[in-house]
Amino acid sequence: MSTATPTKPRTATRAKVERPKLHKVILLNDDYTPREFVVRVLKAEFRLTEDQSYRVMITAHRKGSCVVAVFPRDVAETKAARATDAGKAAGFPLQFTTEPEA
Ligand code: TYC
Repeated sequence: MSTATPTKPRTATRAKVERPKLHKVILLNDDYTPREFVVRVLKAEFRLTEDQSYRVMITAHRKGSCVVAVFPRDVAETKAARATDAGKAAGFPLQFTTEPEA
């Protein structure tokens, strides 16, 4: 009989925790919202600088859309809704959407 302490087979139970996907907030171009208003909303809601806001606005203006920032899903959705509402409250069709990052 062995006196050695039997070693319990140890199974590696490493739970696989996946990092929740980040979601992009995307600014969509339209023909009616003034450029300065778009810049103001980007600064207020997304805390971008004047310069960053201008670049995002002009990219959406020229290409049709531009990624503003990425956040956890609930944050992205809340910010997109608030920014879209800011446009609506001022009578503009400004739109922000969200989509999961690849
Ligand atoms: N295209 C608008 C204009 O010419 C400006 C604009 C830019 C509106 C970006 C929306 O996401 C936008 N007044």
